[in-house]
Amino acid sequence: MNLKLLESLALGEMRYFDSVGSTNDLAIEWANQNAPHLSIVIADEQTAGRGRLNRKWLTPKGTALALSVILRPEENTPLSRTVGLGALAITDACLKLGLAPQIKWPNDILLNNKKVAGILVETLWDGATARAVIVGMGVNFTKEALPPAEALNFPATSLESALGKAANREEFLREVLASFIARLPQIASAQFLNAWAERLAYQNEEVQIIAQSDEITHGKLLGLENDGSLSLQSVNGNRLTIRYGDVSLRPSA
Ligand code: BT5
Repeated sequence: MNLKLLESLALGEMRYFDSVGSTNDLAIEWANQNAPHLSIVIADEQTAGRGRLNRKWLTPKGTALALSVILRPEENTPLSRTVGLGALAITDACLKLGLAPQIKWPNDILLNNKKVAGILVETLWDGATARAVIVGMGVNFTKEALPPAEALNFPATSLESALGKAANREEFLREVLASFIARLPQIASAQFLNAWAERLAYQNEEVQIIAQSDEITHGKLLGLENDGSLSLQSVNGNRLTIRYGDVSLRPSA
């Protein structure tokens, strides 16, 4: 990949690899050393890409974007909103292409109700202080990026399928990073939260939240709490808060 297009962006340092295990793993290693704020790790292929809960994330060579951004958060950075920062950056880049992206809370980006991108946020702690936050983003460009349907628990798609033509990876990457950099100073604002909430999929629809224990919570999706938690209205009218964690969201059958 030619990263010349990124030169004008206010990034930290850049590391590009043809093939890695996981860009998040390399970013964590680098953040444990001396990676400056807004440094990035990019790879053309991941052989051990990770989703949440050690699920696998597929990134075959030349088919996708695999990117990890290293943040050195300030004391008052609302860490629980960093997944929203990744989601807004990817959806901003999709909007520039004329697409209609939605955010499937907490960490998926949908096009035509199918997953085109996933976000994995990992935080490195020094006691109670966050030393670094790694925002990992994987975006499918071609249909070859997709795992076989039987390996999926939610349908997947690519930018190419949604656009009907190939999307330029370098330009998309630039848009994602430009938006990420522009929105970061606003991360604590109401405007940021509103922009994030407006892009949520299934607004005012009945959804189910599946916990890791397989326990299912049903409710109508209302929006976001201040910390980025999901707000639902239960069948008996109570307001429920679902925290970012090991949960999956699905439309109600
Ligand atoms: C995610 O996890 O969606 C987070 C994915 C984050 C990937 C990026 S790539 C750069 C950085 N480096 C990494 O190692 N990771 C990050 P989760 O919500 O747990 O979804 C994982 C599930 O998505 C898997 O169990 C599969 O069912 C499905 N999946 C795997 N690869 C996919 C792909 N390419 N497209 C769509 N779905 C996929």
